[in-house]
Amino acid sequence: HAGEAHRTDLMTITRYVLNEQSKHPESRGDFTILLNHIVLGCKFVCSAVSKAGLAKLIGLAGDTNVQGEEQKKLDVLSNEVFIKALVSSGRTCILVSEEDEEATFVQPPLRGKYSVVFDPLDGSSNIDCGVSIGTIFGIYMIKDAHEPTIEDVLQPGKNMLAAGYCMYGSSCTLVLSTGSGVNGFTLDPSLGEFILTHPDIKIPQKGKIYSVNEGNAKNWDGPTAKYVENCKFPIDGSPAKSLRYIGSMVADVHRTLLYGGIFLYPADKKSPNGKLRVLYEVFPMSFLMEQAGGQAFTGKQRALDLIPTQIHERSPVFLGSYDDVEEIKALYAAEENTK
Ligand code: P6P
Repeated sequence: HAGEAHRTDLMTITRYVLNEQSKHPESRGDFTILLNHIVLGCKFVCSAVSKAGLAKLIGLAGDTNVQGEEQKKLDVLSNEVFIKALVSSGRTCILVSEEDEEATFVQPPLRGKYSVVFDPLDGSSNIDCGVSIGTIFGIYMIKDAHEPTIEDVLQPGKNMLAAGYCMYGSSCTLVLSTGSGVNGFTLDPSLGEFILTHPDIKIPQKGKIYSVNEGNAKNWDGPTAKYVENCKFPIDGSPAKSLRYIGSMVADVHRTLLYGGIFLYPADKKSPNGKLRVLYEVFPMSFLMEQAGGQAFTGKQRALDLIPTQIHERSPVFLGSYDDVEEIKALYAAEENTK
């Protein structure tokens, strides 16, 4: 049946996670249930984002729609959907969202043992021009059943049990790692299922692309400026790299993961900690990069070793192909040695 058009070994994200769960006989399926609720949130946001353009066209967007209802901004709507899905899963105890200044503490009887940090719709300023945007999430286990406090979620990224993103673009792609590699699943709208389309993603050891907002160049520090200079005018005579910058982290990271290269959001004079948030942008993407054979660096240390002190803390980040990140690490180390 080689010529058959339809593959019959449909590996859905649910089956994949159940297979992973079977490797942990002690597991009671809590993680699977949690993940299924995250997947449900992604399906809802995928549907809402794809209609956003249409809503704009037929005048549903703006302040009120034809029913005179208050039209919620997509990122606010997405946040509400994820908070409700995660709380109703009965498996979470602390939720940190980019949209909420304070963390959400889930009370018994719905309290579970996981903490989820997430950006419900990262890059949402790009919706109106049709650029891909996404949900980014990370999952921690909360150690023991004491009354949870915010300290329980201020853990280094290396403690994450899982991380992933869902990109809402030409297709809806969910990229996930539960600590044993990275897999990509694409939503088949006719089935309403995420199907395994990118098994065991490995990022190329070295890439030909660099991804940074060159508009901040005048504020960069020495090592970043030198690294980008080397990308454009290689001193070893190798070909210059290509610049690809979409300005939507999920899209820039997804391209970096699949094609290789380096994504940089450096510190600069205006923003000494860069722009991206540690818990729900830097950590999940760094976790995925390491699981795919790449690495992530803050300019001072391995990104996943960082211990945040605030839930919305920022950090510079350089992530992507292993060899490319090594090069910028060497430039920061050299600067350290001259101090
Ligand atoms: P800049 C989008 O607003 C975002 O948070 C990330 O998705 C993206 O990588 C970054 O900011 C873009 O920032 O300063 O280059 O526009």
